[in-house]
Amino acid sequence: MLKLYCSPNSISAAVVAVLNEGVHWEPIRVDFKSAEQTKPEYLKINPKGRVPVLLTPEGPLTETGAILEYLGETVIPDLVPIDPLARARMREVMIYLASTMHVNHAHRFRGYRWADQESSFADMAAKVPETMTASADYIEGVIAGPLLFGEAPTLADFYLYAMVNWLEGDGVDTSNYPKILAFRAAMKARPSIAKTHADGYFR
Ligand SMILES: N[C@@H](CCC(=O)N[C@@H](CS)C(=O)NCC(=O)O)C(=O)O
Repeated sequence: MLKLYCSPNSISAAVVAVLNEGVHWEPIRVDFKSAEQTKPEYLKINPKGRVPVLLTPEGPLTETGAILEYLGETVIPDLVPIDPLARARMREVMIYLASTMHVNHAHRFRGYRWADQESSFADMAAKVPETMTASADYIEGVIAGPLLFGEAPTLADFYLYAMVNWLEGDGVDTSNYPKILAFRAAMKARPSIAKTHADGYFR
């Protein structure tokens, strides 16, 4: 059975939601409060000290985008468009989320990754409402409605759902983004997302 190392309110919730679309799986909760992800035992599984990690039959797989694509190719093919350009558009969003929007968000609490001085952390955190608003602007322009590419969800919708749930906490005024709000409502109506909320992975 697939096992996922995961933690509430982290990007691993996107993978939890995709697994909840219909896969037999088991969570292994990683306790951020006790910094379990930094302990030698966990670093043996993921030397990067992050979640998510999917335990595949052949060993651990890291990186949200890679895990989602693996699930799309092995157990949930319906979330992957068949048309090559549509598939590339899905990846275009997922790569943006990993490389830009998630990094913007991380500057709120994880400034120590990029600097050593306390004053630098405050400066980085203060910039987050601006950078996350820029991300929300971009995403608002990409959403076709109600979901990213219309009616049919893709892997990218689940990845995006996890991230747009961070917007208010990151100081973004979401009332300026009707498409993001409608996207959130449409995704929340899915049983997999509702279960992921009920199990405490999404706020
Ligand atoms: N590029 C990685 C990033 C994973 C990541 O940064 N996860 C965060 C939670 S959202 C984490 O595990 N943070 C723990 C830490 O920084 O100590 C991915 O997309 O899977």
